[in-house]
Amino acid sequence: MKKECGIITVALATGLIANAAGKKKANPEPHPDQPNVIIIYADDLGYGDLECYGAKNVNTPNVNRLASNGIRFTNGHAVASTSTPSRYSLLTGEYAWRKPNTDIAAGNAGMIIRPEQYTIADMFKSAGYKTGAFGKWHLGLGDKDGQQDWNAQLPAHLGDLGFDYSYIMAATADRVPCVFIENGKVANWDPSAPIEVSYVKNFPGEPTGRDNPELLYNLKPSHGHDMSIVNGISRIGYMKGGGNALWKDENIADSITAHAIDFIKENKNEPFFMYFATNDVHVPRFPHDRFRGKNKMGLRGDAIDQFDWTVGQLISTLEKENLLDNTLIILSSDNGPVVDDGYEDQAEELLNGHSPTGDLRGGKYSAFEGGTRIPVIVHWPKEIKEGQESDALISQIDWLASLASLVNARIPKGGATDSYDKLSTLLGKDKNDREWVVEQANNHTLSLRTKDWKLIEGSDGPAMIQWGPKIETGYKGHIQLYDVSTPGEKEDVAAQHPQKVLELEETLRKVKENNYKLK
Ligand code: NG6
Ligand code: CA
Repeated sequence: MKKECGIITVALATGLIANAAGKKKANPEPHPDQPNVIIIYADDLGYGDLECYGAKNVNTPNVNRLASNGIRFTNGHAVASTSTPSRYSLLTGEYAWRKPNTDIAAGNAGMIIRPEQYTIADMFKSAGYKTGAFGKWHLGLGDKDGQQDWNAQLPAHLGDLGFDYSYIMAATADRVPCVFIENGKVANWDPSAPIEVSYVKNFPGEPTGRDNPELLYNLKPSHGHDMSIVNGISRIGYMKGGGNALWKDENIADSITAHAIDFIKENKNEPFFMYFATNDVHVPRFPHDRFRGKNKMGLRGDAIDQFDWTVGQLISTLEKENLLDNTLIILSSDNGPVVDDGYEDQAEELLNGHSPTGDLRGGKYSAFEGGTRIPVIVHWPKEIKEGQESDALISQIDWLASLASLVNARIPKGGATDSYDKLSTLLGKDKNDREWVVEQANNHTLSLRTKDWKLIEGSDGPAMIQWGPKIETGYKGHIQLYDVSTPGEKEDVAAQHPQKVLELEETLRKVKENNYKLK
C-alpha cells in the first residue's frame, strides 16, 4: 500500500508555489530550469582512492574532470562506516542509529525504509522530478525478513519509496540473491529456474564454497563468503535457481550503467533525480575483462578504474544529450575503504604503496576517520565555478534537506528530521562548517566530529576488526578525544582537555535525545 496520507501532505506542502501575481496555485510541474540531480555513490571507496585525492596507482580521469570543473571537498563525511546505515541516513535524512535493524542487511532482509517514511525520492517526486535508483540497494525488499517470493512481484519495493524506476541489486554482490531487481521483480526471471533464498540453511544438493572449492573458478574467499556459488564465486547466504537471471560479476557495472543511460535518455525532457549506486569497489571485485588484470594493484585497482569508466559513461551521455551543463552531480562513497574484505583478490599484497584512506586512521567499519571521511565532488557547470576546493565540514545527512531547498520541495513534518539545509556550502557559495557531524561505527559507537575535534564514545569492542580485515576499530573502554586539525588521530588527548570532552559529550547526548538543533 502506498503512503496515501504522506502523498497528500507532500502534494499540498510542495504543490503550492507563488505565481507571478503572488497568488498561490497548485503546481506539480517543475520549473523549466530545474537541474537534473545525480548522486553517484561508490561502495567502499576511500578518501585516498582517487587520483584527484592523491592516489597514484589508479586511472580516474573522469572523476578528476568532475573535480577540476567543480568542487572537491576535503572534509566530507558519510553517516556510518558501513553501507546499510549510511545509505539509510542519506536516503531518509534520519540517523540510522535512531532506528533498530539498520545494520548491514542480509540479502533477504525485509524493506528497512518503510513505505510511509519520507525519502529523498519522495522529495524529488513532489517537486515534479522523475526518480530512478540503480545498482546497489542493501536496504531490504519485501514486507518481512526472509519471506520474499523472488519469483513474483515483491510486495514492498522502491516504487513504494518514491522511485519511479529502479534497477538494483537487493543487497551486495557478495550476498545472495545474485540477480537484478527491476521495479520490484527479478529482471530476466527464468521460469525454468525458480529462485529460493535462505540465510539459515543450504538447499539439498547445492554446492557451497566450503564443500566444493574446486568450483570457485573466479574467486576464492579469504574469510567468510563460503556459501552458495554463483559465477564461480561463493557468497554469503544460500540460493537455488536463478538460471538466466543470475548476474555475471564482470557485467554488473555495464548492466547498471546501461540502465542508467536509458533512464537519462528517456527522461531528458524533464528534470530527473538519479541515485546511482555502484557495486565498485565492494567485494567480490571482479570487473569486466576490459579492466581485469590491467591495474598494477590487481582487482581492487581494476575496480576503481572501472568505477571511473562508469562515471565517464554517464558524463558522456549527459554531454551528448546536452544535459551536462544543468545537471548537478554529487559523487561520493558510502563508507571508507577496506583492502581484504573476504576474497583472495591480492588487494593487500598489490597495494604498491597506495593508501586507500590517504593519511586517515582506521577504515571501513571503524570509528576513526578512515571509516567515514570520504571523497565528495560536486559538479554543476551552470551554477558552480570550476576549480574549487572546500574544506568545509559537511555530512551526507544534509543532502536531503539541501536538495529539497534546491528544488523548492517542502519537507513534511516528521520527515528527514536530522537533515539540514546546507545547500550554499554544497554549491560552494560559502565554506561554513557544520557545527558538528555524528558518525556511526560498525558496533554503534558514535563519534561527534567538529572542525577541530573528534570525540569517540567509550565502548567495549576490540581494538582490531576480528573477522579478517586488518583495520583498527577505534573502540576503547573510555571516551577518546582527537585533535583532527591535523589528520591521523595519532594521540588521544582527552585527559589534557577535560572541558572540551564535557562540552562535546553534552552535545552528543542532546543529539541522541533529539533535542539539539543546529544553529
Ligand atoms: C561483512 C562482510 C564483508 C562485507 C560487509 C558489508 C564477511 C566475512 N564480511 O559482513 O565482506 O560484505 O559485511 O559491507 O561476511 S558493506 O559495505 O555493504 O557495509
Ligand atoms: Ca560500503
